[in-house]
Amino acid sequence: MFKRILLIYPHKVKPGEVIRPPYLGLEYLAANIEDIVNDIKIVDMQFSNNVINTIKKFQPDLIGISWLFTSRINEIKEILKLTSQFDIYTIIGGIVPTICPDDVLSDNRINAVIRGEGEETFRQFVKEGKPNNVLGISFRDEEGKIIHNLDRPRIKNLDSLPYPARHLRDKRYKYKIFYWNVAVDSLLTSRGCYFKCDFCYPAKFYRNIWRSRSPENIVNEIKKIPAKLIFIWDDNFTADMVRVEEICDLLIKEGISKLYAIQARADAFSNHPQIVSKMSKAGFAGVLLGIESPSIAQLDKCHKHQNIKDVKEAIKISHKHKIIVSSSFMVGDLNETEEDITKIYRFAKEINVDFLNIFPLTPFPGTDKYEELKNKGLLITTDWQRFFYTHVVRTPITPERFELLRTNYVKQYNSLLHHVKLFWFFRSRAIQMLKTLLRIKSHAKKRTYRKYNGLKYDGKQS
Ligand code: B12
Ligand code: SF4
Repeated sequence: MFKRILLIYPHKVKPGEVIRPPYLGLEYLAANIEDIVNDIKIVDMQFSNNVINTIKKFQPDLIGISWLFTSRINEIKEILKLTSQFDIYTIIGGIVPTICPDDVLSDNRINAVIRGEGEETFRQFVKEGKPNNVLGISFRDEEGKIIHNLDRPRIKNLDSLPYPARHLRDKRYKYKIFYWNVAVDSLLTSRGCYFKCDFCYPAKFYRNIWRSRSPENIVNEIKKIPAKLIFIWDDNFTADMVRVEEICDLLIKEGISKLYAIQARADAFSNHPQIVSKMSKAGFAGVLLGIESPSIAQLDKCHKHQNIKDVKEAIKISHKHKIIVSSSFMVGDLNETEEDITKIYRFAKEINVDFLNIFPLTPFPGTDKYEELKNKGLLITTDWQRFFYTHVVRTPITPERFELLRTNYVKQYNSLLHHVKLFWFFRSRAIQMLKTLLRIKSHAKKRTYRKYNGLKYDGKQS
């Protein structure tokens, strides 16, 4: 049995990253083993580089690392260089090792991989101290052979999980949006998505199953979160709009005044305008719509199951209720050309999204898209480091030209004048945000302390 657990979130902040949200994955794992271990520590490398000293001081008997982004492979190697100086069992989990366990275990410094949702698997592994009988683990046996234990069934009832162990956060960490110094927190109300877009990682990770927590369980957690701005990281928060309405009703009834940003599908908004109106009242201020493409043929090709009418309607409804729409488009699939980037720009203008993001199609290893393009010999590289929305697919456009066009269009769209217009249109929302911000500041000044999960929680950090 392991007793002293060190968990590492190895995501150093890179230039241009404006938000530093808390990562919930490790906090979920920690909350689920607190009753069976002596001590747990989480190092969040968004704020701390002190891995060696932490290991020396804390003396863990197990190290757990998260791996979310394929492109961060070098960072993972750097961490392993440090951790492997000590003779400590090292286990890795997250979206990348789940989908590519053999690639990940080819590094001898990693003893085991936990595939899929970690809570139950990690708990059993920590209890048993060895992987042999634990479902959902891949490991190397004494002869060095990689063994994949059978998959673990998904957690049936998400309400049965304890809330993420936010009380383990180091008080010196400042989770915030850089420019505005607004404290933020993260929340996860559901897991997975039942669509099967061929470029999507979460779809593969959760095997097209969507599960949700109950509205009561979610709102009780929100009540305990001091931050006023909450990012809801669900892949598809709006998968069940009846549930969304219930959450809004509860938030309104309880008089909870916070702001939320979500990721959603356009059809959920276009089919439920009354619920969108309620969302706005409950504090839902921003939505990221994965619009992907203005071309219905391209949307069908990647199995997005989305139509242009819904997209247009969703934006109109969001604007009617003063919900800010950020958009994500993808370009660079097999038959796409320079003209497709221009089309996206024109389309974004026409439908009037508030923020335009265009990403080169990135077929992450393990997705169907990756297999398709690799088999057709259309990948420029298979180097994981480059799977960071840099150009990895061979299209008629050169990567340099592609990047130039993409950046120019995005800059042109998100111009200063556009921001001024946005500010004017969303002035009521902006005032609401400002009020929230001021409340945080005055709260910080008073240095009040809140009770949080039975522990003293420094109001300053909220
Ligand atoms: C939140 C988030 C972010 C946050 C960062 C994370 C944070 N601080 O919270 C921010 C906004 C910064 C971010 C940025 C980016 N992101 Co992002 N992000 C996500 C998102 C939506 C949710 C992750 C999450 O919190 N999940 C909730 C937790 C509870 O689940 P989990 O992470 O899977 O953890 C569970 C298990 O995996 C396991 N587990 C995890 N770690 C460990 C460790 C151990 C030891 C064990 C045992 C188990 C275990 O147990 C956990 C509990 O069940 C995912 C989508 C997704 N569904 O994963 C994309 C995702 C990870 N992001 C992605 C991408 C591409 C990006 C960006 C490149 C986007 C961009 N254009 O800039 C950047 C990259 C940042 C960088 N510079 O490298 C991709 C990654 C694809 C890939 N293979 O690389 C994803 C999968 C979305 C997608 N497009 O498909 N992201
Ligand atoms: S709808 Fe969104 S989350 Fe769901 S599979 Fe498609 S891209 Fe992924």
